[in-house]
Amino acid sequence: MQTATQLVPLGDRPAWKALQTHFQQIRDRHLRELFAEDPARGERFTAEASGIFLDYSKNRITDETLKLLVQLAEESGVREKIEAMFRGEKINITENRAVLHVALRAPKGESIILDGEDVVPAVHTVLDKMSDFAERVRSGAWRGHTGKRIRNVVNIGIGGSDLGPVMAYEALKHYSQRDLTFRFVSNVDGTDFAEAVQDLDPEETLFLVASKTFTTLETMTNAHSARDWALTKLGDEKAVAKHFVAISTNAKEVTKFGIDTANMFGFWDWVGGRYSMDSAIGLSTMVAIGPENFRAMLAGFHEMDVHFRTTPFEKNLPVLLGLLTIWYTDFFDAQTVAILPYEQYLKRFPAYLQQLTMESNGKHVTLDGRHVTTDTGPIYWGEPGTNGQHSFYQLIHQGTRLIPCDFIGFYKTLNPLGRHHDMLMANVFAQAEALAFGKTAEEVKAEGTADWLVPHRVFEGNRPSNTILAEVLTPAVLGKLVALYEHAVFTQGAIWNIDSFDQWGVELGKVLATRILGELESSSAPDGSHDSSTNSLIQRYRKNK
Ligand code: G6Q
Repeated sequence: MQTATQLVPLGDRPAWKALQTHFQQIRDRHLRELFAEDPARGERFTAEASGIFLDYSKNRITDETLKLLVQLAEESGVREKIEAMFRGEKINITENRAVLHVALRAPKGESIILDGEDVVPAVHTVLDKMSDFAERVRSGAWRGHTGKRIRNVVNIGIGGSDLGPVMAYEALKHYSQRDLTFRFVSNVDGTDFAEAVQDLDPEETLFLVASKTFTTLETMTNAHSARDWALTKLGDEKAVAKHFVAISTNAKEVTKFGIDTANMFGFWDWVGGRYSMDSAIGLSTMVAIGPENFRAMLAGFHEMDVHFRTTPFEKNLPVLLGLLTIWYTDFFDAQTVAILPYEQYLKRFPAYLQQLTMESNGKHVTLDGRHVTTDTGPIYWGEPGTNGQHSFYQLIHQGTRLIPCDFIGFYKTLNPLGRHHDMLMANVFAQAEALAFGKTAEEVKAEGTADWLVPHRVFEGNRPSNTILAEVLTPAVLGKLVALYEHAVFTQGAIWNIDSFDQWGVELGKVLATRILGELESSSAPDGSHDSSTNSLIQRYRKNK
């Protein structure tokens, strides 16, 4: 196998070159023609795995495109890279770390060896500890300092220690214990904390401080404010033990904060923040939905892991999604991907995917430190349907940009209500159809439209989308969906040959903020050592604050 750093540069891989030629032949072909030529297209360009169905027929591809994209994946060493990840090799080379979120959902009895040690038993030890804790909170056995039952659970964390938990809580609310209130505090903006606790009683409130490093400025600031808030009412330092637990890899800092490490849930440096919702970082999820549902979610993740690792690329859902994104990003120059879940419970899914995809693949150099020669990670964005249809879909239908869309829908709803669900799903299919096929000037004219109005009412169509369907949003299905995108991101990163698991791009702003904070708070005049814009913004703020 060629190692990642020895990979032939992307532009020199034969499949890439062939795709460039092929692109010239296909760029102007319309989905109307492609569908007309092949009546079975809508059935052929589909794949299904463990209950997740993908219709990718409304993409601007032919069999040849698919063949070449799969060849590109092979030439890019995707298969070997998948194996390297699952084997625990240190594929996050800039941080010299293994990338083993797949171990978080490995069933008991499987083994994944890292540095000579099987990591799976430790995963299950933590899961058991989490289960025990979650049951105690859910049953009321875990009491607050004054003996009251815990009614409110507040997760304090940011980035990967927030977006997964809040997305999963919202996604699985249907399964949650409704006499418990869940809140999520992430922003260093004091309003976030103030609003989260304003109607809560400290005697009934439990804080889960979720921070891999336990040094993140926002989280530690919020955690200290939470401690002050709780102790103002509870009075006694000893109350911390009943009202705060930590989820972290850093026992030393946890102890320094005053949390007994008996109340700490650990994980490991091989779990990246944005890949951590199924580690102890998911404790809020487990308290909300119960250990059994949480384990069902892990089983869903694992099913998709197995599918990703073992299925030929032509039928491999994450690989197909990843390849299609490469196709639009690097050949059609698409800048974004829209994630459009037609499921209200998935309202935070696009935000979650933004971090997963953009922090992972927003990279400008390859593993060997050379500037990439193509665009990398596109911008992910989206909102649940049908709301988006009444706002930004206009641009997707008739704007000048190509925006590949992922529609996500379910055969069944968790809240049957009259015709609502059929109406919702009719919109999924209608939007994908309208985007692909549009409406020609002839069709518009035939409706009796005045000539001058015809151009305004034309839909060019040829706008690509995937439709992803599953039976109903269960914990297992959520796990499958998240893993689907995790591995699609992996596939893209492997082809671009970038490090999808570091995030150096967040560092500079953090360092500058620390320096500027000193200048904002200091009584002496700032030294004016920034650029003229930053200097005068600092001056203006100091004068007016
Ligand atoms: C994710 C990133 C980042 C991280 C947060 C919180 O992949 O690493 O979003 O999750 O910065 O970090 P801590 O969990 O260490 O507080």
